Amino acid sequence: MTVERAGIVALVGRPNVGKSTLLNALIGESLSIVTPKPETTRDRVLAVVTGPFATRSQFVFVDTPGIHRPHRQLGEYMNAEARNAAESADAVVMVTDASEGLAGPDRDENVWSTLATVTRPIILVLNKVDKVRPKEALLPVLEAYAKRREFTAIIPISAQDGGGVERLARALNELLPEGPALYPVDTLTDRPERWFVAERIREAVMIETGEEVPYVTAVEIDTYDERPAVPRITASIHVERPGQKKILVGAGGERIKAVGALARANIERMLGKKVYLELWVKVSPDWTRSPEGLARFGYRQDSKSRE
Ligand SMILES: Nc1nc2c(ncn2[C@@H]2O[C@H](COP(=O)(O)OP(=O)(O)OP(=O)(O)O)[C@@H](O)[C@H]2O)c(=O)[nH]1
Ligand SMILES: [Mg+2]
Repeated sequence: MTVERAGIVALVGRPNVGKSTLLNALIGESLSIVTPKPETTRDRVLAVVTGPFATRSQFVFVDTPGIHRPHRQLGEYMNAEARNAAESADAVVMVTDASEGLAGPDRDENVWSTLATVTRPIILVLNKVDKVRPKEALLPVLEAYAKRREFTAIIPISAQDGGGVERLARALNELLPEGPALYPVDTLTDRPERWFVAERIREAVMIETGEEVPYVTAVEIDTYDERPAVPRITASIHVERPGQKKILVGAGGERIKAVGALARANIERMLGKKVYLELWVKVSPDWTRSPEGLARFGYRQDSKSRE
C-alpha cells in the first residue's frame, strides 16, 4: 500500500473522559491502560496505525494524561505532556464525557486554556453517548460546547462499544497532511515492551487499591529475563509513605497478591505468553513532589521513552 497521507493526532481532555479507551478503539488493540479512576495515564503514548478503515493514511495517535488542576509536581508534568502533545499535533481531538450533560463545558476550564494556543484543527468528541438517554438530550450539550470555541466537527461516540469511531477516523483522515509515512508501516508504538509491562502493573495497582495509593505509585522493572521458557520479570512498586505501603501490601499480603495476579494475567494477554512475575513494594519518600523524584522514575519532560 502507498501511504498518501500521514500525521499526528493528539487525544486530549479531562481525566476519565475516555481518551485511552478511544485510543485503543482507534487502533483496535488494548495498548493504553484504562481504569475507572481519574489520572490513569501519566505520559504521552504513541500508537501508529497504517491504512485503517480502508484509508491510505498513516495515523499517529497520541494518548495524553487528563488535564487537571495539579496538586503535585507529577500533575504539572502530566499537564505539560498533554499541552506539548496538543501543540505538536497536526490535528487535535478534544474528548469530553457527554453523560455529564450541561455541566461538562464548565468542568473543562483547564482544557479550554490548554487549547487556547492550539492553531491546528480541533474535533470535539462527545464520548460515552451509550450512557445518554434519551438521545435528544445530546443536542443541548453539543450546542453548549459549540458556544465555547470553534471546532472542525463535533462527533458523538461511544469509545467503549465503538459507535462513531469509524466516523471520527474518517473526519480525521481529511485533516492529515498529504505525504509519505512518518514511521515504518509495521510500527505500533514508540515505547519498549517493558514500559508496557510496567504500565500493566500500575494499572493493577490502580484497580486494586483506593485512597491516594493510585496517585503515588511508580513501577520500576528490575529484571526482565527472557531466556527461560517462562520469562522472569521482577518489579518494584514505589509509594511515598510507609502507611501507603501497608495499604498496598494488605493484611497478610492479600492485596499485593491480588495486584500480582491481575497484572500477570494482563501481561500474559498482552505478550501472548506465560510470564513469572515477582513484585516488591518500596517506599520512596515524596517522589511525586520533586523534579528529582519524577526523573528517577522516568517522568522527564525532555525524554519521550523510558525504560
Ligand atoms: N459507558 C462508557 N464508559 C466509557 C466509555 N469510554 C470510556 N469509558 C470508561 O471511562 C473510564 C475512564 O476511561 P479511560 O479511557 O481510562 O479515560 P482517560 O480519559 O484515558 O482517563 P485518564 O487517563 O485518567 O486521563 C473507564 O472506566 C472506561 O471504561 C464509553 O464510551 N462509555
Ligand atoms: Mg488515559
